[in-house]
Amino acid sequence: MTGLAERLRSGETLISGWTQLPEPLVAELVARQGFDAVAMDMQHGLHDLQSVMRSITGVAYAGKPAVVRIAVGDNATASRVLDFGAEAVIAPMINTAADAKALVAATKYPPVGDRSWGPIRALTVLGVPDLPTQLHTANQTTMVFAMVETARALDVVDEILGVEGLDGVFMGPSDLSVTLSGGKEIAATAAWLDEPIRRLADRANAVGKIAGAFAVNPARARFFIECGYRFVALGADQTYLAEGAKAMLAAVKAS
Ligand code: 3PY
Ligand code: MG
Repeated sequence: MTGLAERLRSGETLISGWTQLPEPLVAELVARQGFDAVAMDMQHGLHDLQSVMRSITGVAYAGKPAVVRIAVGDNATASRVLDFGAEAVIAPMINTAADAKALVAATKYPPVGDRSWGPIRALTVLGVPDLPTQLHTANQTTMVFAMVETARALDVVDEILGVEGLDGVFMGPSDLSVTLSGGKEIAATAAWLDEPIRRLADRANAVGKIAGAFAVNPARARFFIECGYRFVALGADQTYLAEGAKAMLAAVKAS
């Protein structure tokens, strides 16, 4: 299995599933629907460390890379989920270069960062043959994304993108709409977000970093890909379930 980092670094565009239900069977099921990766959301989702640890195993069993969104500022968990075998971490609300540096410090081994040693479960999940291989390859084979999702972050986006060891940015349209409107609107699909969204992808691509984004629906995913985003998360498990159930029931009632 080619890993997430290798595929993204080679120029592919990947679409990830997203889970919030703290149940490994759900993550595995999502992984089996054709997504390139599956994310577990510890910020707004219901996942905890146990469900993430077990979901990473379920996703790996389906042959897909696992990604974890940590809670705000929770860099200790960033390094733990990499130890569990996650191939990427998404960190929300990164508003300054200092935030990004602290994130990189927790998730990359020296000399890039200060990640502490202890990836025993990751070796099993990812099939890393030995400890030296892990030490010498993990900084490349795992990725760390800083969520740029506030007006403050957009103001200093080039400084954030300039942090050594940061693999990419990940755009959150909901928080972006709330902060850019000064708290007046929650409008993840609003047309007035298109310009800053396009600019963020351009800034990331200009310096060779991966642009990622959260798409609330397929139309936004297509737009983001057209803008140059290459790591796009689409919807979430509760929506997959609700939309699937509603569509099946409506089809019966319509017949
Ligand atoms: C946002 O849109 O703010 C997000 O964090 C997406 O998950
Ligand atoms: Mg957000």
